[in-house]
Amino acid sequence: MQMTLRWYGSKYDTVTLKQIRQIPGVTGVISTLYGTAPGEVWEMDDILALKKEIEDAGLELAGIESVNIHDAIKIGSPDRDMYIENYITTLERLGRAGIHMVCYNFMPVFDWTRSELARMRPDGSTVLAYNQEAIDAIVPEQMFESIAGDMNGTVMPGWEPERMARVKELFELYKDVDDEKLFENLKYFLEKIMPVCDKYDINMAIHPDDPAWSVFGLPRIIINKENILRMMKMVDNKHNGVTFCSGSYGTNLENDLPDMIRSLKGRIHFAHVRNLKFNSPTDFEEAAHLSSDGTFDMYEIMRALYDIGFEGPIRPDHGRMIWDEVAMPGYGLYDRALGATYLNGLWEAIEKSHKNN
Ligand SMILES: [Mn+2]
Repeated sequence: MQMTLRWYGSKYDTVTLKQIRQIPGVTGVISTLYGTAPGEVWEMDDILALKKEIEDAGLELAGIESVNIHDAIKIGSPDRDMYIENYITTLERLGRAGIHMVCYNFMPVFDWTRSELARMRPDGSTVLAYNQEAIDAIVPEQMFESIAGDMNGTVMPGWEPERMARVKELFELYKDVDDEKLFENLKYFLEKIMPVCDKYDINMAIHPDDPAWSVFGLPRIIINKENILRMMKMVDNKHNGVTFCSGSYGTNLENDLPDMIRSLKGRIHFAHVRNLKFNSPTDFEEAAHLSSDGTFDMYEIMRALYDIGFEGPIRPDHGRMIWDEVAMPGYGLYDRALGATYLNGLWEAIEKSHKNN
């Protein structure tokens, strides 16, 4: 595995490449052209400039998170072929630039959903949290407003103002899209892009839906072992793979995370590893990475990744806001650096105990 950190680019991120370079064991970043809209073709010059900036700082651009999918592709509307063509052109350019991992998601309307972005924990840190009753009590438009008011002056990925303005219209467009239709549209998209992925050896890594169930009545399909294995089978190509995000699949306590990892051997191209603390099955908060601070056994998660021979980029996921840092919620420097160091420590121990036996 290669330890990385997500980085939003010098224009948007409060964390610098220099700081990331100083976290022991972090050799790469995962980034994106944050200024582009879903459906747009990425300019080659912009891709190369991003790559050069990262390499000049002594790091590697280890993959893209994300190249977002236009709603027309998820809905299956008549103009989807044009957006798929654009997507293919972007993949072609990324491939030519030597980038081999692309994360994306297939969630309708919303990316991840949380009810709070700064819940206070007993130690005084603040974290993103989810409470189903709170979500049930609001309408989607309010959700956008409450998220926007709580971002420490940053723009959260997936919650851009342009999308917020269109939320009602988007709901209308998705009204005939159920789980089956969404699966069908995903298959259609993947079949079209696999040739360019084969040509440039680009691993596509779908991010799970977060939380891993339907919110606001919208369909959600990338939520459990059964569905993800169905997806692997329906387009059976090793470039059709997944981002294993413990914090997203883990929102559903019925998901056995180490077992899911083992069942996806060879198809996990990217890993997000973080912990959650459940206060009840419908209320959780994003804990520190350490096992004892949350609900998951992080050792077992890392061991499963080790056992399947995972070689892709991995990153600590959302961190707590600690030590008075002001940053995009979940994406400060300090707690993610602690997370990376902890995950690296687990990996070293697993690797050495394996070699000694
Ligand atoms: Mn994730």
